[in-house]
Amino acid sequence: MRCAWSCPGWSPADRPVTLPTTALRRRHPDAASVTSAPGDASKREEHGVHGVRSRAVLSVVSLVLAGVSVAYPASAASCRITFRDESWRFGAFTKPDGTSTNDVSLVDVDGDGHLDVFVSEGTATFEGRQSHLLMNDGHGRFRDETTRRLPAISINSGKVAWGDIDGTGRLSALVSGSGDRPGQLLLNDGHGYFRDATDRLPAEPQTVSANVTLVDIDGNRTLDALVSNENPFDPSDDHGAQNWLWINDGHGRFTDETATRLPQRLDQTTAVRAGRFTGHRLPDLVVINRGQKRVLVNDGHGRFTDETAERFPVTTDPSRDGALHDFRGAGVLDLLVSNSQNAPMTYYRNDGRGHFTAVPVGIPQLKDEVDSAIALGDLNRDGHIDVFQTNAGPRSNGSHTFQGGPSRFFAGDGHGHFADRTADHFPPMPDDPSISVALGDINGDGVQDVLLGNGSDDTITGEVPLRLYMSHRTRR
Ligand SMILES: [Ca+2]
Ligand SMILES: [Ca+2]
Ligand SMILES: [Ca+2]
Ligand SMILES: [Ca+2]
Repeated sequence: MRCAWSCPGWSPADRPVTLPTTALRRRHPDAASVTSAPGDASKREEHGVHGVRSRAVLSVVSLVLAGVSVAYPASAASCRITFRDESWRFGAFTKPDGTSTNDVSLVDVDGDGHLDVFVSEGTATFEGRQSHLLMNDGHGRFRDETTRRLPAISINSGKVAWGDIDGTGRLSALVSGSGDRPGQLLLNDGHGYFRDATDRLPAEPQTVSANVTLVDIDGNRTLDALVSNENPFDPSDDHGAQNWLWINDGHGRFTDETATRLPQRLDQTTAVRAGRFTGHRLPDLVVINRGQKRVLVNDGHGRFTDETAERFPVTTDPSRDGALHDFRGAGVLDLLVSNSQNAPMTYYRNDGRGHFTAVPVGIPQLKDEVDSAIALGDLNRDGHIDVFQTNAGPRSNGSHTFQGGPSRFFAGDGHGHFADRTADHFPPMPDDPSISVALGDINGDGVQDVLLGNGSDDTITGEVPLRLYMSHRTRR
C-alpha cells in the first residue's frame, strides 16, 4: 500500500520545492563555493547556492546533496522506503557500443520544476562521443532532445560541474574531457538550450581530465574551476599530470593561473574536493589521487600551499572518488574516499582544524569491487546521510573497461559509521559496469531517486545505458 503523503510527519508541503536563493544562502554559512551540481558525489561540499537565480534552478533535494542545511523531516517509522528499477522511463534511449557514461546529472535545465538528465558520454580511449540531454516530460519520463538543445560536439567527456558560470544566473555546465580539447563549456540560455563556449577556456596541452570542480577560490563571487588531471600512459603515482586552476572573470572567461596558485606537482588526480575544513574564510582543497591524497590550504587570497605532511596520513590506495561532509553532525567536514583495485573505502576524521586521521568505516570490500563513484543522500529518510556506491566490477583484460558488478547502498548512523543495507531497500542489483551516479527526487515523493551511468563493456548482455531506481513509500 502506497503511503506517499499519509505517513505521520509528512504532508504535501514536504514536497521538494525551489527556495529563494537568498534563503538558502542564509542557511548555509559554511558554503565553500557557488557551483550547483546535484547528484554527483564529486561535487558535494564545494557546492553552495548563490549565483543560481534563473528559472533553471535546483530542487531543494539537490541542495541537500550539495551540503546545504535544508532537510526534510525524518521519515516516520510506519513508512518503508524501497527503490524499484524504472529504467523504462528512458524509453528507447540507447547509444553506440563502446560508450562510457562517465557522468550523469539530475538538473532542471529549463526551469519547469522537473529534473532533467544530462548524460556525459565518453569512451575508454581518446575516441569521442556526443553527450545527451534527456528532458523530463513532467511525469518522470525522459525524451532525448540532444539534437535540439546541445551543440554537436563529439569528445571524450568526463565529469560535469554545474553553476552560474557566466554571471547570468543561468545553470550552465563545465565538462571535463580527454584528448585534444580540455573540456566543454556549455552555456544555458535559461530555457535548457545550450551553446558551445569552449573558446572561453584556456588552451591547454592534450591530457586526461577526469573531473572538474567549480568553486569560488578567491572570494570574489565568481566560480573558478579546478581541473583534475591524470596520466594513464604512465600510471605510477608520481608521474601523473599537473592539475589546473582556472580563474573566472565573472562572464565565464577563464584564465589559467595554475602556476601562481597551485603547488607544482604531477599527481594521478581523479577529483578535487573543496570545503572550509581548516577554519579559514575561503575553501581549502583535498586532492583525491591514486596514491597520496593531498591537503592544500588556502592563503585567504586563492593561493594554495601543500600541507599534506602536517594534515593527512600517508596513503597509497587507488582512489576514484571522494566526498567532504559533516557526517557526524559535529560541524566539521570529514572525508570519505572510494577506491578501486580491491581497496576498501576509507574514512578520514577531521579534528576540526583540518587534520585528518583514518578511522574504520564499517564498509567491507567485496571481491573484484571497483568503487567507481559515490553519492551522498538520506535515502532511507532516517535523518542521517547515507552513501550510494557504484561498482564497475573487475576490469576487462587489456582495456580500460569493466565487467560489471552490483552497486551498494550504505546507511549512515550519524556518527561516521555505515552499514550495507542494499537488500533492505533495493531489488537484487544487476552486474552493470556502473561508473557514475546522481541523486535527485524525480517523482516528487520527498525521497531522492538514484540514477546510474554505465561503462562501455559491450560484452555484457542485457546492459542498459542508464539504470534508474525510483523511490516508493509503503506502509510497513
Ligand atoms: Ca526540467
Ligand atoms: Ca572567483
Ligand atoms: Ca539515512
Ligand atoms: Ca523520489
